[in-house]
Amino acid sequence: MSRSTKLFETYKLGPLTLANRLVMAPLTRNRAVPGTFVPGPLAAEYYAQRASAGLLITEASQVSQQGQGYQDTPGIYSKEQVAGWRKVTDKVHERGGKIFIQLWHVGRISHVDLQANGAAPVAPSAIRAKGKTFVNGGFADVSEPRALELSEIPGIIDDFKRATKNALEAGFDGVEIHGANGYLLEQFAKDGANKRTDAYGGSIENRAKLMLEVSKAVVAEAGAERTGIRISPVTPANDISDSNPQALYDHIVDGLSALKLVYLHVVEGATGGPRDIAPFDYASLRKRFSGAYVANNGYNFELASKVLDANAADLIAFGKPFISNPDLVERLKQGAALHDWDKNTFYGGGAKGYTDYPTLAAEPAE
Ligand code: 8OZ
Repeated sequence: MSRSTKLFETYKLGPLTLANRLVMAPLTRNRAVPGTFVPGPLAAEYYAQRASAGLLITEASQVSQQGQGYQDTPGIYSKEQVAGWRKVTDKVHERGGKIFIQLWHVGRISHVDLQANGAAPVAPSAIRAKGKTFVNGGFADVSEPRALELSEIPGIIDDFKRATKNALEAGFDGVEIHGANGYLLEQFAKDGANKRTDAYGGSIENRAKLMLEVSKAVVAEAGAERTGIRISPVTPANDISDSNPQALYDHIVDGLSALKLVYLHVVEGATGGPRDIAPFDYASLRKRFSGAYVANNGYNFELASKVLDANAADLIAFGKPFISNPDLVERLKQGAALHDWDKNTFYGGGAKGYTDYPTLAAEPAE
């Protein structure tokens, strides 16, 4: 039996026709090859298994060594990494899927052991986040960061630009800028982490500047129709906060809309947690933004259908359900039971909890 909702209708995203409105959200899995940070040998199979999603967004991938904050996350700054990602995009395309890569700079959410020569991670201001990262096989407090010099900011923008160029060379259909979850671009945007007194600190306009300049640079490389961005206006993830997120994000989204980005991917509420952690008018963002609105965080079939029917979003991104259900689209279509995820195998390891979740067809009938 098939349930019909807007969720299973095609969607025109810039030059791409997505087979349905389900997006696989970016999910960190820490299975890249240590040392080179090339996507691991199973990555192509993992993404290809999920190619029936309208759009896949890869796990966050650092744009430079400086941008890495956790053990064994993949990069998109070296030739080997581009070659590794090419195997992923080829296999996804063979199965008829579409795939964007998420471009990431963690800023202060890092550890000296991941940085070149044990250097301090960089941030808008030298304020250490309260939080942990995963490094050297275990959890450790994030390191004390140093504030970026004004003269270093063009280099950060260049890193995103080069990563975008690499992504296109690797065969991605587009890129998603990671502007969320307490990482570098959000650290600049939010006044809990940004105490700068130069052109990148103080007013909302100044704090939003880096996110918008990175977006502009990425658009110049990939074209606006292949550039999306993820934001998380009220998330407390990675010890981030802002005194007036509505005004901040209304401004940011006006800027993103002017740049004509193809989609705005919004983590509504606390990342991976309650959707109602703080009052926020997401409809205001949807109204301001010219492109597609991708809603994320805690969606299930019912809520996704309701939100699409109400035209409050164009696409819905599912995270953890895609980890444990490679055929999530088919399962939702049929109203079949979803397979549970095992959080012990989210981060690191091999095939177990990565490429071994069964499709409906492979599961014994109940
Ligand atoms: C979980 C573990 C490590 C990183 C994010 C990239 O929150 C992440 C992440 C998630 O955006």
